[in-house]
Amino acid sequence: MNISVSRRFTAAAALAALALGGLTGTSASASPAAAAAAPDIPLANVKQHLTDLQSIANANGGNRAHGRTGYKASIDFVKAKLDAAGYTTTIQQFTSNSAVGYNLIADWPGGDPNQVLMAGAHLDSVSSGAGINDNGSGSAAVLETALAVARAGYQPSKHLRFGWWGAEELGLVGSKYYVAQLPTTERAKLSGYLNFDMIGSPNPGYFVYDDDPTIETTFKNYFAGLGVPTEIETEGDGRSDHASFKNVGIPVGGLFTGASRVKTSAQVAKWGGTATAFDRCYHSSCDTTANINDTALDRNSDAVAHAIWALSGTSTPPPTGTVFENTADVSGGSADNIVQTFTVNASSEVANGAWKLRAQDKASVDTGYISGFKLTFP
Ligand code: DTR
Ligand code: CA
Ligand code: ZN
Ligand code: ZN
Repeated sequence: MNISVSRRFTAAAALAALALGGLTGTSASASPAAAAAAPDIPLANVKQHLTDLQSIANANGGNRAHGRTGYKASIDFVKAKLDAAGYTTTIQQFTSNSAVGYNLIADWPGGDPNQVLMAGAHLDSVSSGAGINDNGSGSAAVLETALAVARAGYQPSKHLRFGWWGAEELGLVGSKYYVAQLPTTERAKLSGYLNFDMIGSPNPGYFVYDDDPTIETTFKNYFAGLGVPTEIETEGDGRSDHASFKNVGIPVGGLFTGASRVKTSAQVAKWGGTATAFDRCYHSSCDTTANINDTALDRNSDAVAHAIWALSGTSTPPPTGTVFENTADVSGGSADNIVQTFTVNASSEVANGAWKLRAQDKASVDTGYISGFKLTFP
């Protein structure tokens, strides 16, 4: 990659040395590392998780509901994948309606323990069906994002935590239990909770929770980048697990593709589909793997990863060890806009903040100094 530098020279008594060099641990003016971009979340992987959850329901009376064998099998399925990927997992038990419920918490080792970014989804279904859109879709997208973090060896400045909730369908029971059990000091460390409940609806809309503005903007910007219009989610206040966190003052956000409400003609014009329910199988036995819109699931899974990377305060440390510094003493003159090109070895060096442009004044021995410069990436 070539970096071209254009700068103005004026006839004045100073000689500037322009250094384009790597960051060193001692550099007082090291610029913060650039944010790394989130990886694409493979739709096929997310759909495989849904197929596996469908199989679990099929083998356990047709559902994955609280208190049923299908739910515990779902928890064990998700936990096994996270354990294999290097997560520190915890199963939290609670009782609701005289049945034992389970939350699964997975911590990614590393990051600032005082700055925790959390994402979650409820894993339970209603008793009438497999609950693939509601909420296998959110559970699978969060799972695959967690696995993508592990595959990337991602080490953001914040600590990452993921949660899969039990008994949401009974009234946010699992997430309420988790928050209630969380000491106030631990709650204060949560910089945000991202909730994903129904993100693959067959006749999808693209709704963004309008709770924390920073989280909302992060999602809206992502979809704007795809050219996909979004609307503020108005149906769900208090109707999913983000409410458990919002109720104790933790910033929340999330995504939703619609449930039993009917898509308006204006929304059809915006998103396509039909002026029928966003998910005609909501809480029904037909909420199976056939009840998923792949485009919506893919876009929202990628949005989950985008938000995790964007909000986790990426601070990939600059390289250590030998630092190459390319100092070019530029003799002055009256010419304006002299462009000088420097070559760095790879864009990753720039992306990770391994390079920066620094202008230094030196004792004037010639005419011309840098009065300002622009770093452009051709
Ligand atoms: N509470 C979810 C479904 C649901 C209905 N409206 C919204 C809005 C936002 C998130 C979720 C929902 C459930 O039945 O599991
Ligand atoms: Ca994808
Ligand atoms: Zn539901
Ligand atoms: Zn749900």
